[in-house]
Amino acid sequence: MKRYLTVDDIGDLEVALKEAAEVKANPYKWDTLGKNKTIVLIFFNSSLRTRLSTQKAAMNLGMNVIVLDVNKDGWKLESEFGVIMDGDKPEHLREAVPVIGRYCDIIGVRSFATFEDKAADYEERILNQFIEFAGVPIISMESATRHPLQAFADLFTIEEHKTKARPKVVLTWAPHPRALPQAVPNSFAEWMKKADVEFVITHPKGYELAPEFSEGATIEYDQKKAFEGADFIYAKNWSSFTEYGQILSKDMSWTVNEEKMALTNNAKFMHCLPVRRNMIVTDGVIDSPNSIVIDEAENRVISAQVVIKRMLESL
Ligand code: AN0
Ligand code: CP
Repeated sequence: MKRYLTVDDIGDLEVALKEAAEVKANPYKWDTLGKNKTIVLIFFNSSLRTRLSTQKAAMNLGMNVIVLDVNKDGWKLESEFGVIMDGDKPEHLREAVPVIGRYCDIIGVRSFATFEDKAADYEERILNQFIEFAGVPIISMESATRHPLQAFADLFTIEEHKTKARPKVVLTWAPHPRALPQAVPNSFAEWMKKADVEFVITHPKGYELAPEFSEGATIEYDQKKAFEGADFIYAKNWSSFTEYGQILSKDMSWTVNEEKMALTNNAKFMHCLPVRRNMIVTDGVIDSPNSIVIDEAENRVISAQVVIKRMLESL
């Protein structure tokens, strides 16, 4: 595996889920696979789970790990080509990326949507410079448009908790005070459409995801109707794609609460975290026995370990 950016990079989902279960059952089985191999995890944005779980996954495989928080520790990096670099960025990605590539065998990169330029975000201009110039395999740790380690962990968590062969999974928008990327819902949709689930997306008008992600999913604008009979409720805020990066609503009637959960088939509650309590979800729901958000976060180690393991096996 040379890159891990979209659902297509993981191949057959059944095979990947089986491998994830093997890794979870025996996490240290491959603890010499990464001997004398180094992974650099580079962060342009904050993280708790991704940073710790990816580092843990690499350590389980016996790798050396270097973490770089660009905003704190590195030079500010220019990403536009052809600019006169007389501003606040002393180094270009065009040099920084191949330099990092010379120091390691795999690079993980987190670079969120900037919301400054829809085309630049959806063309993945920053991630693509890593792919083009690093010379080593690249793992997306959330790019402008996708968060594939999260979606893989989410599917594996659903697999572990499902009580029927083909569960109903509902992705619901919920309110948030800040403009958030579409990466998590995009990837979740991409994965759910390939998985053996009944997939429904519910959100207020104006929050339609980019067609490439929403096509093939059932869209239900009535949140309560969407919740009926659901086996999994996956909450997430995202900003508008059409009115790019804008907050069109902070409608608190979309918060996931006990009354709405009562409409479901005793659904499990999921969220990628970090979550704003009593905005996205009430305390009562996230603290209930049906909440599996911590199990979901735990599985981030598993998804990262499967991906890094496959990359090491093909170095
Ligand atoms: C980020 C997002 O919504 O993409 C990261 C989630 C994993 N969330 C926040 O910035 C709060
Ligand atoms: N879910 C997730 O990616 O969390 P972090 O932003 O803390 O890494």
